[in-house]
Amino acid sequence: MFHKKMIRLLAVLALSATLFGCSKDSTPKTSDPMDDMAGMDMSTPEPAASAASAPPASVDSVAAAQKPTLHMNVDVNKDTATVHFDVTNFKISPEHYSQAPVPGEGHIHLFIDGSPTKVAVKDKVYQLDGLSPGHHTLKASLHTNNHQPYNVEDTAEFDVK
Ligand SMILES: [Cu+2]
Repeated sequence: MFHKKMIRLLAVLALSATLFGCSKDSTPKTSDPMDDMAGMDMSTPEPAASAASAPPASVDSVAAAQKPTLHMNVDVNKDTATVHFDVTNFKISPEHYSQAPVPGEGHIHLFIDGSPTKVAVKDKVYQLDGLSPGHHTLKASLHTNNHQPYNVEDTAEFDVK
């Protein structure tokens, strides 16, 4: 039931993005998506020209206007790696972990050295201790409160001496 509701909400957001040609580069929005919907005025659609500066349309470009992004940076110090997660259009919400999905909310799944076992990360920083010498790989992905993928991922590689 919640799932169905979320899909409908996403559809509305996608529609509003189509109408107004949102550019995610110009004004990064940190506001709640619900605010955008409340402010939607169907009577005065913006000219289509505003979309001219947008990248070439692709199947995903409409959804991309509100789609979260994830970038991972790793600082290595001896056998410790500190992973920093930069997210946009995304709120890490440990308080809602494993609860009902909320668009734009959730947590990070981290996979270390190809392990099929995820680490659930609920903060913007995560520390890996006691790493073995050699090459290491990380894969991180964004997930809803109830663990469904946003299909947003990043990878990182680093060496421990
Ligand atoms: Cu999860």
